[in-house]
Amino acid sequence: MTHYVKVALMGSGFAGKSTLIKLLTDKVEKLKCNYTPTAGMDCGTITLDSATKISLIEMGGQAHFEFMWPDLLRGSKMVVVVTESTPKAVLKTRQLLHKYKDMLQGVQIIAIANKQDLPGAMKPESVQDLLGIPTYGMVAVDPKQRVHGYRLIVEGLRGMIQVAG
Ligand SMILES: Nc1nc2c(ncn2[C@@H]2O[C@H](COP(=O)(O)OP(=O)(O)O)[C@@H](O)[C@H]2O)c(=O)[nH]1
Ligand SMILES: [Mg+2]
Repeated sequence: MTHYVKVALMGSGFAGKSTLIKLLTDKVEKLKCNYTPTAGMDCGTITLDSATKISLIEMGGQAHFEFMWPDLLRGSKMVVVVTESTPKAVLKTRQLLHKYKDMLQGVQIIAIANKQDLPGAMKPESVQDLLGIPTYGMVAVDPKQRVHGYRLIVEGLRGMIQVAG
């Protein structure tokens, strides 16, 4: 029987959540570059081992989908907060974290400072100082970052399991 571990991706629209799901779960050639806002949710699975799969679930970034967040968060083992790495986007993400802090209590959480390829991108350490949670740099449109992204999620979950056990 396959065991599913739920990981929720949250963050403002345009941060790169859908791109990250594609990078980690689909064939890399299928990466597309046109932006389509996610209607409500996007998801994909990563196979961890013969018995375990990770379901990545995107929480639609637009305000009118926020009502779904409590449901999507329920049962999530980990939350990955995806943000663009501009000061403006990071501050917006910080507000989002503050707004949902009660819901995020006790959940394993990391942030991804995405779009590190863009000029003027804030360093992950600076983003981490503002967000107050472990933050890792990422370029979700770069197929070479696939393993890096995969590791962030798998190690995050492993850390959590160790803490729990
Ligand atoms: N330059 C650059 N663009 C990216 C990166 N990640 C995503 N994008 C682009 O940002 C846009 C929004 O991405 P999307 O995954 O749809 O964002 P979502 O709203 O968070 O799901 C798309 O046009 C992506 O191609 C990245 O690391 N670098
Ligand atoms: Mg999306």
